[in-house]
Amino acid sequence: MNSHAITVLLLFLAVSCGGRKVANTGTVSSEGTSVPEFCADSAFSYIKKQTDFGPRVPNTDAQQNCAAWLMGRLAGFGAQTFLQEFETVTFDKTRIRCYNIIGSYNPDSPTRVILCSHWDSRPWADNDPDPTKHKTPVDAANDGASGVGVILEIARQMQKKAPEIGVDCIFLDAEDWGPGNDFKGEHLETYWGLGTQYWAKNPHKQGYRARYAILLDMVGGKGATFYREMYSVMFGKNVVDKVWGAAGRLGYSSLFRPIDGGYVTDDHFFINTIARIPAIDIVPYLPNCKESSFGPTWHTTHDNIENIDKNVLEAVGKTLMEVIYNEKP
Ligand code: AHN
Ligand code: ZN
Repeated sequence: MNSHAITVLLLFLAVSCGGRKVANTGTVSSEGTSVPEFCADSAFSYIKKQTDFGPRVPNTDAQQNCAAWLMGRLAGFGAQTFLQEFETVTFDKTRIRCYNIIGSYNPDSPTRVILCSHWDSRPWADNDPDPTKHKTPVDAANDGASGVGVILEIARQMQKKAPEIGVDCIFLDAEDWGPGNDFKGEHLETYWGLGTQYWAKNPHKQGYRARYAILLDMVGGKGATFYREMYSVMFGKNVVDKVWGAAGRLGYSSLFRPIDGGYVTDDHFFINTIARIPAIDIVPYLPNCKESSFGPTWHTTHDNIENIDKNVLEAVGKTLMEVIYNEKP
């Protein structure tokens, strides 16, 4: 066997789902539609790939390199791609170059759903238990890469079998350059979600509309639980019911708890208030976690690939697939 064949074999063995089957027929959802099978190993590999670039902080080479890779992945998975490149200024007056990356499926369908996640890394681990790490950038395996990894795996499945509706995968830059607790100035909501604010004011297509948007933020952390985030309930209660309902049918109600959580200023806030598209956030809420209600690794140097749980990725991915493959035009 030559080395190329060995590499192919290793790649084949590394990713377990669907590998040996000739055709992956997926599963029949409880609503009767055939839903392709989301592969958590594949999503995990896309998270690892992003963290291998280093922290994807705006104005770094890692950001540039990862942006190019994300564009290439979406194009490779058959999406029509759009790259939004722009500059903006952060709360601490840093001028940053940003990239929003968009991949569209069924681009001409008037009925559309958005799957989105931020892809940038926070420049500082300012919640780290070790204060000497507070200026270290975050790997952001969970807080950044996880949502993108899940969406990329859905994109891969959509290339094999398109859903009935149009889907836009949107990777949003510069979500996480917001002020930490030590910032003495006024804490404005608009310091967060800079990429989303740009997209909401300048959508990638003129007159762009969507039925709703689902934001994924930190969807791979060990021990995650997803309560109903309250801005999501406020702006998109029917979408929350749809997603938590799908999770329940698939047996994930211990992860997707049908209980109200807190209000989180996140990218979906700006999709709701600026673009006026109903947008919900799947974001962890851990009421008993002492480090953070977002989980123990939030804005720490421990937010790395070691602390990603494939079972959480699988629950989120399968739930989203159930939702989008049951959506009717
Ligand atoms: C605030 O803490 C105000 N918003 C959290 C948004 C966020 C940061 N999501 C991920 N990292
Ligand atoms: Zn963050």
